[in-house]
Amino acid sequence: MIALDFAKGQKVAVFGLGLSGQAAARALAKSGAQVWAWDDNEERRTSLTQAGIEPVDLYDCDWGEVDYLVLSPGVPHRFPEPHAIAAKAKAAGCPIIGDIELLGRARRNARFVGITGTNGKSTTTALIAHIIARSEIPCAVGGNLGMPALGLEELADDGTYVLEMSSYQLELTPSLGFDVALLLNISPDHLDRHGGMAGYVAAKHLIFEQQDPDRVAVIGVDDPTCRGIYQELIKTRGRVIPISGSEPVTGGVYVADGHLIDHMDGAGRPVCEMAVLANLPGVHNAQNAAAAYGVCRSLGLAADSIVAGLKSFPGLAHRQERIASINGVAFINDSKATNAEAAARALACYDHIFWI
Ligand code: UMA
Repeated sequence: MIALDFAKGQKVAVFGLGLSGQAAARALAKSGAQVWAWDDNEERRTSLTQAGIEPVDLYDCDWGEVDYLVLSPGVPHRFPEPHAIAAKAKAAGCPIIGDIELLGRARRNARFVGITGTNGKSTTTALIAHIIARSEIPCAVGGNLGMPALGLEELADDGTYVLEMSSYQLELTPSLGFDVALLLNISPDHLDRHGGMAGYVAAKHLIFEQQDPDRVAVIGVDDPTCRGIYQELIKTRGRVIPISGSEPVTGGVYVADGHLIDHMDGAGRPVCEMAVLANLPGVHNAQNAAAAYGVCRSLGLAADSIVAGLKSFPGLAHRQERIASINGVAFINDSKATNAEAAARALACYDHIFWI
């Protein structure tokens, strides 16, 4: 659990007591904040009581006393319309932030890697963390991937937090500047929560906006929206690494003719054959592998060590997970595909499919 020393004596509202809200309420209370936390679900409130924190009804409290609201990422604060609690906080001029913002404030000197994109971000986050951990750099991985930010291990200043960032979380993390920020791809998703495609793209773009200009921006260029963002970034930023799963990119990392190519130093160098990466099948995983390579190289890891990590990556549960092979028929569990694009990418990896 992360210590939030800066929160001592503050009065903090927490709404939504799922994974992230429970961890936030507990970390805040343990750090000496006065926590007013609530969830519409009674069972969630009971879990809070069991942790020694009495729920406070945020529908009926004095918002003028609250320093800020920590809102669960799944609760709307703008579109399709602000949740009643978010509306109350806004009316009282109370800032609304998320749990990852608190992690950033607490560990200002640690290194942060942020990963976003419509698809592939969980796999790429886990892959980057796997490669870093193999290099014996202290590392903790979480965020949208599942482990809430404030439940992560407290790392010393030489540690690296690897965080999967959803568009919801990016909107609630106004001051965390990532040392390395990665945007994989953008296709329509969660449009209801962002008021349309422009709002969704703007939320994804936030991953680069809090970065110091000398920090590293890594971006996939395989879709038109991200290509546009790349063209704009190279005008203002010193270190931008383009990534492609399907075609050569100058100064970046890409896959061509079945090989992962490192062009970051200005000369294309094959570093690995994709066929040997058993748990990273398909074009979309080619982009994920190239992105993980680009991020890890920009963190200073050696090419050999990154390739060894790519080879030993065990994959994620429920994503392209080969669960059995019976009479020559492979059974693949890809139940984590949460949108049509993700399902299509997974199906494209195989011939003769029975889609269950
Ligand atoms: N609630 C209310 N009233 C409401 C609405 C919600 O009380 O009107 C309460 C619910 O009862 C619930 C809580 O608010 O207890 C909502 O919590 P949450 O949905 O924000 O869920 P958490 O358990 O905190 O999980 C969140 C992320 N969830 C979402 O963004 C929706 C998890 O991402 C993430 O793993 C977790 O934090 C840890 O960081 C999940 C997700 O679906 C996997 N993400 C989306 C995606 O990947 O597409 C963005």
